[in-house]
Amino acid sequence: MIRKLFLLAFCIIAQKVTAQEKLPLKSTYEVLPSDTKEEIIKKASHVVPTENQLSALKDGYIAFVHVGPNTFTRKEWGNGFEDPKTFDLKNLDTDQWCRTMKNAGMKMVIITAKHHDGFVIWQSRYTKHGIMSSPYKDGKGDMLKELSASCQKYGLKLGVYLSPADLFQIESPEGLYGNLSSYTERTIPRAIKERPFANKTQFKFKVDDYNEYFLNQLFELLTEYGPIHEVWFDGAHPKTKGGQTYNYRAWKELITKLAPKAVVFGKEDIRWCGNEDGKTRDTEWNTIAYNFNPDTANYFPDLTNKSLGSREDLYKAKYLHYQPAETNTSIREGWFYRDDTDQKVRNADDVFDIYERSVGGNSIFLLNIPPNREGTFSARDVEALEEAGKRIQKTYGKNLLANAKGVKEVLDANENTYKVLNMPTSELVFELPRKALVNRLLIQESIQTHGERVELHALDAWVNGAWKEIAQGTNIGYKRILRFSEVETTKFRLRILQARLDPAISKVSAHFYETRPPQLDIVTDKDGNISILPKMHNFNWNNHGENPAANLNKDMVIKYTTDGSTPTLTSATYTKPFLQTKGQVKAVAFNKKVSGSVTAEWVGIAKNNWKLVAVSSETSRYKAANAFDANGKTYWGSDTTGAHQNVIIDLGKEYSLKSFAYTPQTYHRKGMLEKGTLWVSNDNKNWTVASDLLFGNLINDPSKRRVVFPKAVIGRYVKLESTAIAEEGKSLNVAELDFYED
Ligand code: FUL
Repeated sequence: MIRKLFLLAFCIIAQKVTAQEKLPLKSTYEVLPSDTKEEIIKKASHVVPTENQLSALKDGYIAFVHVGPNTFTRKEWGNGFEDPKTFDLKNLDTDQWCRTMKNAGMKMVIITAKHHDGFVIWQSRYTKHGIMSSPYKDGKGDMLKELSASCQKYGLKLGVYLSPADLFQIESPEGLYGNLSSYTERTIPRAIKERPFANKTQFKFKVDDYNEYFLNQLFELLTEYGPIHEVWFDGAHPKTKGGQTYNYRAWKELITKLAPKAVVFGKEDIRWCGNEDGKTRDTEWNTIAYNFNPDTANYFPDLTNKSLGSREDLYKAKYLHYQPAETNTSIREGWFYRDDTDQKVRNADDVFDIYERSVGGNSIFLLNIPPNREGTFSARDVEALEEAGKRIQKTYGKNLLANAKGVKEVLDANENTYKVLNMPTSELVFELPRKALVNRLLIQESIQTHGERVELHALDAWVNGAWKEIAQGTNIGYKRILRFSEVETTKFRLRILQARLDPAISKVSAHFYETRPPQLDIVTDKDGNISILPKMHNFNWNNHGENPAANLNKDMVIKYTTDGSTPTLTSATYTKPFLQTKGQVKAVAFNKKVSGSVTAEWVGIAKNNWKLVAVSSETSRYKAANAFDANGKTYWGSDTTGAHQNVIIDLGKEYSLKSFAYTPQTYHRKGMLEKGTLWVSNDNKNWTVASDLLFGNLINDPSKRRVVFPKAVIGRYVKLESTAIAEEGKSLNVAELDFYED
């Protein structure tokens, strides 16, 4: 009996040891058909980042710069037919960019060396379609060279975006893209006698003309502009040709050799987060499932599921792979600069909020700042970036647990020391030297030594002599920031409620964010009544049943103007909806005299007297009237007979129309208006063109687009006519149409 008991005890211990027994650390694990669910989870718990991925996570907050002919044509997507002279850059101040990024707290800048239009902003040997044919410095300028020098001056890393899609190479008669050339062995770089390379490395690849062109250009980018830390491959393709494919394995070999510190976006190193809005997942796992081997793959589809990295996903995997997401979005509406009047710029609240959700949600924040036609970042962009930077520094530069009592390895500033917690439940207690006001807690797992393991955790604060749960979170990974209503306390308790294996916590720090009056939303109903409401902040850890936005803004007052001026404390106070059908409403919230950021919205003509006159087609569910019901959630959907669709609306009386806006539906990618014409008439018979319409990138960025007419047009009837739908669609969708007298 004793022997049996002994054996049983031994078995239990042995089992426990097996469960926690260490596997080798790898960034990719193959899942065998014989692996049990438990074994899969155990493997996943030993998936770790590569050195380059870890350093990308440490950088955390990085900049994107979109610049090119689109900056001058005000388009989101060029077409490849742009005359290089369009790129009429008079001045360029990359020092100003880098100074701003540095002040913002960013660590790297990735620039569009070549966007989809094929125009290159560096002195490439392999094309004339670029800065060498532009007026900038009489064709002698090199934007990338100037940026690289500024990066060195300001201590920023540099990355390059090189679009695989290339409309110039598709459209021009001599173009290499999809030219059906044969695959032969080629030497990279192709020698150009007059401009030899200082770097003598050579590669031999069996590729076609376009892949050779691409590799030659990568060679220039990676050898002549200082160390490159990220290479960004966009998956978007406005057009393709000739069944062109990409030899990514060859590209990768070249990158590994020439830029050994670079991560590759869009391939195995870094993945797209799945949207361009700054949306983040509540639970962002970086150990994710693959059904092919990502280390040898040539093609990487976008991974956009919400459930990415969940246990259920991992159980179905053939490979488990470490691949952090970049939360990529733009500080402006669109990726390229258009103007300083109509193109909206995110404010500091927005930037700071995305920062906390992305960097504090186990991802990397990639924020685009498009320079203007003067070659600088515009004042509003600079202001928002620097203000958000100040808040980041003020909030996260000061750790309120710096002198607290608790596990040393977790409290010290060293990310390489950690404490392994023994599950099933485990907790860490931190005692502050004196009472402090706290509303943020930052937690890190030691992913480089243990992988990401925590699945659920909770935070308690010592309030009135007892523990009170103040926040809950799911996974942690490289970094998790918990946000909660401010609490004054002397003690915190972090409880790990569920983990894939015993987790290693490397850092916990506490912070205080000085809350500001909230951002506002200006909403118009069909009758032209305007409501001004605080924008609800997306507090993911709001599970104590209270509303932080309301909690934090008890002394809030909303002030507004309707004459275009900036509201101040003496402006009108908003108390209830008011009627307004013209001009611009600007509103701001004040909290104990502290001003929030200004929200502005052009106000269109009220839609209560509008009538549908004619429509080319509609479906029973998606009626044409949905396009003017003042509700962006419903939309008109035509039938699927083709891109040529139209709708005629009677506005009820004659107006002098100066602009219009098209709001696309945002449920799916179909039916985005790409090209068309807007007509105005007095009698529904004789029509005048108010404006030709051309919209780009609506699939990735389905935001409201306002078009100012070249000159005012008088009329009572309006006709929207489409001639092309994105992705060669055959059906048009319109969520809302607005017309303005301004
Ligand atoms: C998208 C592109 O089509 C946009 O123009 C932009 O470059 C964005 C970052 O990626 O796929």
